[in-house]
Amino acid sequence: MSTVIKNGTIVTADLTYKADVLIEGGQIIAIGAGLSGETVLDATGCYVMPGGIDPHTHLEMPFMGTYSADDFESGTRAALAGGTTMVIDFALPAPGEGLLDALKVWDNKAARAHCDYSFHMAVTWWGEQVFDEMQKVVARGITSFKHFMAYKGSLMVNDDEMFASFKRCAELGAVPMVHAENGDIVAEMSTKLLAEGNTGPEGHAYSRPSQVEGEATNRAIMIADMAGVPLYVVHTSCEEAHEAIRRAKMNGKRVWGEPLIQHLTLDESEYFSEDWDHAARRVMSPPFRNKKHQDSLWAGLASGTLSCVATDHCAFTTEQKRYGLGDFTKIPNGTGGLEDRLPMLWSEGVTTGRLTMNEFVAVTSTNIAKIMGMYPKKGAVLVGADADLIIWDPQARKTISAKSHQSASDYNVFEGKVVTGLPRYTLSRGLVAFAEGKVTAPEGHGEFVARTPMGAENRALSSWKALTAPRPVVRAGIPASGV
Ligand code: DUC
Ligand code: ZN
Ligand code: ZN
Ligand code: ZN
Repeated sequence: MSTVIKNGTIVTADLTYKADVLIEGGQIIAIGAGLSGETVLDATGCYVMPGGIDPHTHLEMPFMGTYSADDFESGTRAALAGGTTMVIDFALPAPGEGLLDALKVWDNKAARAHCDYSFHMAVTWWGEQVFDEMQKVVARGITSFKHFMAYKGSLMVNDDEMFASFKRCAELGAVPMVHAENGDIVAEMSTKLLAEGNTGPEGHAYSRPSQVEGEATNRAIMIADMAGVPLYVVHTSCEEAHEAIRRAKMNGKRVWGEPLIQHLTLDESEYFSEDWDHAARRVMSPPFRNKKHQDSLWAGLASGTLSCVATDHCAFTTEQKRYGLGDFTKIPNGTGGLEDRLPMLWSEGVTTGRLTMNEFVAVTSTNIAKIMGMYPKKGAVLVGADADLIIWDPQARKTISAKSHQSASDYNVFEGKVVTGLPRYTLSRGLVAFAEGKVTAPEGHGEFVARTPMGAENRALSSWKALTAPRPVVRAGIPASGV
């Protein structure tokens, strides 16, 4: 059974051209003029692009005394409706729990997925078992490990644990990732704010200024450099963190930054709403920032100092957010965005001229596939690639609303935004997975995607390393230690 996409303009991370795309067996088998197939999808007036890959979701995650509201069923349904054909979710062992045990739990959760998926593995504690199991995790095709520098007392790891894990990543060709906020300082500032009577959602933003993110980003980069491994910084939200990433790149280090669509398009004024629910629904970490930071993130995407746009999709209901009435530290942290990432980025990025169409594809799909070890199976319009494609109508418009979204949450942080640019069809391995406003891929259609560890690029290019390679030093009359 073959499908042909006709009359469209193909847009990849580096090319824009007119051609038909022929699909069979879930893969692209030909690209060219005048192709024919059994099923014809008309892409007149549309762009044919690689399906979005969201490198950062939290589906059915146990967190802050509850579970995030979207599971792999509703979350991947939302993904497909918005042109995203793959998600990478975080498998999260409780401190003391084995990585492989956590993986079994996430395998079960993901069995209901409508679209393809992979996992990052979180390192929430350190010990021999974690060291040993990291290798088995990589052998299963999970080649990235996440470290929380915040959430003191639960998920947070200290610098010595992070250094040990980063060195292990270097040995295994894996990518270490960080949630970069200084957890000690956040904890202290939160306690002080509460003691002074600042209990509302705006206290969340005051407790996590951009400095805590800038400091932690810089620290993680230096630790990665000493461990001899590249680094992926999730949810880069501010100029200080972007500056640290920029500087590292200029110094020849492989460091990637990932702004979220929420940070690019929503600002800190949301926390000062007189409506407690409105503000609490937008509590996430890092918090929304001001325009100066947003401009920095957009500039980073255009110039290439920031690499990927994600969502950190971690939706909660209003009822869950109200756990934090009277104490902002108990508001479950997280916002949704899976369905809205591509339309929002197109509307606010491409139609405004801040991003080219090719940059849009790079930051929503191709860069992610390359960094995460699955290119060109994913993230490409090439013969032999999976036919994960979107037929994108740049004229289609809608108003985002919780009334019509796929997420299980009862609100949407982008409520009322009018977006221009929507998928007409989303294809998942050749199957029409979304058409005419409906998700058509069945539950369980999604498959696990095994990823490949890095090869020679798994190196930090630090001058520090070259200068300090250990060598015995003998000084006049005094033997150096160990000699
Ligand atoms: N930040 C959030 O807002 N939610 C999930 C985890 C995180 O780091
Ligand atoms: Zn995080
Ligand atoms: Zn996250
Ligand atoms: Zn379903």
